[in-house]
Amino acid sequence: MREQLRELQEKALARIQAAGLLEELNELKLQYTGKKGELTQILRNMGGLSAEERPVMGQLANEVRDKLEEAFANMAEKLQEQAYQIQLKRETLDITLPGRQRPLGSRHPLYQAMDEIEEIFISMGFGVEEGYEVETDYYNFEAMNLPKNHPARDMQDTFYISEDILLRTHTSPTQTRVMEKMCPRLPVKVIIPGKVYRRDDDATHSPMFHQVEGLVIDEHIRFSDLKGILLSFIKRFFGEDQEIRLRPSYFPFTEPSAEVDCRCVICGGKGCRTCKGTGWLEILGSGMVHPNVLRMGGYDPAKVSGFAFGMGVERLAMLKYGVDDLRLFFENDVRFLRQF
Ligand code: 2NL
Repeated sequence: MREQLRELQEKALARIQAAGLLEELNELKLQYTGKKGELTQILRNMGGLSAEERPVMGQLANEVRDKLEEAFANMAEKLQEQAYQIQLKRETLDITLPGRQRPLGSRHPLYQAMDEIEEIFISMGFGVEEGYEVETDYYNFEAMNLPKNHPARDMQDTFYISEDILLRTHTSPTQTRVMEKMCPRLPVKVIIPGKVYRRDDDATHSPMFHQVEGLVIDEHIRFSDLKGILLSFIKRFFGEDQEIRLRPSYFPFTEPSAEVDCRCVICGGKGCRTCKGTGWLEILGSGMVHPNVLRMGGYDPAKVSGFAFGMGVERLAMLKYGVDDLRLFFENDVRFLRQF
């Protein structure tokens, strides 16, 4: 039996050392030290031993089991480590490979201009509201003091969806919505940036364009407030050396109304093609809010007054960035857009 145990130990140890895979090792473990393994098989014959020999053999068998178990554990660890090293090698990444270039976009120049306009007015305490592009006849025309027979209401100029629903021709309808929401609180001090639509399509007109309108309502708002705010805006947008000039004009929703000019940003005021030799550029429409418009917004024109203004973002962006064709903004040619 002693001989059997020694033989088993030697054979098992040799095969453990030769094992190349964990699975193989587990099978050997079953074969030698498992419940139905060879070691158990040998110990079955203990019954035939003398009373003196039995504990000696028992101890020897335990020593063999311990040795084999230690060998199994060591080998398992070795194989585990080997498998891990193989996996590491297989998963090796060459981190020096150059990455894939992802082309990076940039903000559209029109929206860069609009962002900057918003930023300037926000810094002067204005809120920003965005309304609806699809509007009712009431908000787009009626509430802006544009009578039923006004030419702007003509099918030729406005995109109608139904008799009463249309694409807004200016951002003004949102101003009335703001007044209704705010009333009777004061002051109202907002700008409305956004898309507007008119049935025009040529070298200088796009059927969709962008506007920023402003509205200020409070007690004791005067024409000089309008002038001060707009001069501050122009200086911030076109440069501190700018000046403005106001010319009388007409809008149905303001009275009195004024067109605002600034110094020509191309020639600096000397006179050129862009300013048609005048040295001035028209950049804004403005005026004191018409009493009818205040009233339709819920405010009492006897108690409060206000000014309003509107500007075309395309025109301001063209002047600021030196773009000479409106259509470039809408063609979305990346060779053009990349320059901003
Ligand atoms: C222009 C002229 C203007 C307004 C817009 C306005 C809004 C309210 C009341 C009164 Cl709620 N007026 N907006 C006033 C004057 C001119 O726009 O040439 N825009 C491009």
